[in-house]
Amino acid sequence: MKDITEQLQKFGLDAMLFSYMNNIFYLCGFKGTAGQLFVTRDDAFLITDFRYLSQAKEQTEDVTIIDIANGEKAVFDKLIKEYNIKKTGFEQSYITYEKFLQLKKIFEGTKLFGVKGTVEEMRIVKTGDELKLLSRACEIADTAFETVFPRIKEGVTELEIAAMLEYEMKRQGASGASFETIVASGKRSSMPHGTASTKPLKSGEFVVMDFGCVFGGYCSDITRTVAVGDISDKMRDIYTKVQTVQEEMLPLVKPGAACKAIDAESRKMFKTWGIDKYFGHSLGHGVGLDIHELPNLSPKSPYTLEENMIVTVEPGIYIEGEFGVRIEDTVKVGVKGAERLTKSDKNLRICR
Ligand SMILES: [Mn+2]
Repeated sequence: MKDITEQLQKFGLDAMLFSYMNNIFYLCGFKGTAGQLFVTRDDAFLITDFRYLSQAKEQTEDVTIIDIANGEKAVFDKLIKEYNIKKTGFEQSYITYEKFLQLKKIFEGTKLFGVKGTVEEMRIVKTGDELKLLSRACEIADTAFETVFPRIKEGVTELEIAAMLEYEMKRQGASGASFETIVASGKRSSMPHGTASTKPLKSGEFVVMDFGCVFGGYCSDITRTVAVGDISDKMRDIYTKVQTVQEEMLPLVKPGAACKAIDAESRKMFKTWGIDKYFGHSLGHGVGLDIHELPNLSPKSPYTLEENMIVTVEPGIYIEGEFGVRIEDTVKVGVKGAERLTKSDKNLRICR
């Protein structure tokens, strides 16, 4: 069980109730899909159901496991009394209004206090064990791409490519995709989040593939854009520009750099070519237990990079009705700049 004394003190809380499973896993190691973690200044309690009781005992240390069959209200009444709880923090971003109403009843007579981003901030800098899992998740995605690449050709549908990528990742031990695989070809490639459709690939098109997997709970995220057959000079030109921006941003991803400054730099480069209006999303985001987590490389990001943070660098240009190009790596913030975890070739590749 990780220490959250600092977080409790920051908001003057007697206890904190966690309900987001990735945060619960991060704090106490429980890998189940249902449960609540209640942490007082002295002790931690995992309240879960019959399905997870023995697993919870195996996966956690210094945590008391409580069966919810005892009645949620009765369980909390006892804890509130025993630990003299007057103010409890809860994760406001992850509970429904219905759950909030329940909590109000359960914690009646005491204060509830909405908290946001506390564990998420603890999760920003990765440990050695986390880095190993993230590297492996990225390596699996790279290998899947290399394996599938020779099968990308005219006539194959976007969904077939998505299925092949996901199959290859699972074959290597991934538990699943880290988000719905994006395979967008032709005009569809100008939709930054065009999930795979039944559209077959045609000669002269770009195919944007944005995918990743979960390995040991940790995510990977990579995007490659490839050409099917001969493409226009304009397409080649835009590809080169996106690649140039992506590669020039990597040395900036080092400790002390302001996230928003790196995002601004990428926009400035596109602006010199007069194409910045086609780059409508953030430059990147953190990756870990969640596919999108802190810190963001975005215009308003308040974060400064530190060693061993993990971010994506993913500039893109999307020309509606024509085509889109995005190139993305998941990288580790290193002293000398980004250390790539996804290593697939980024030079324009043509499928025949
Ligand atoms: Mn991404």
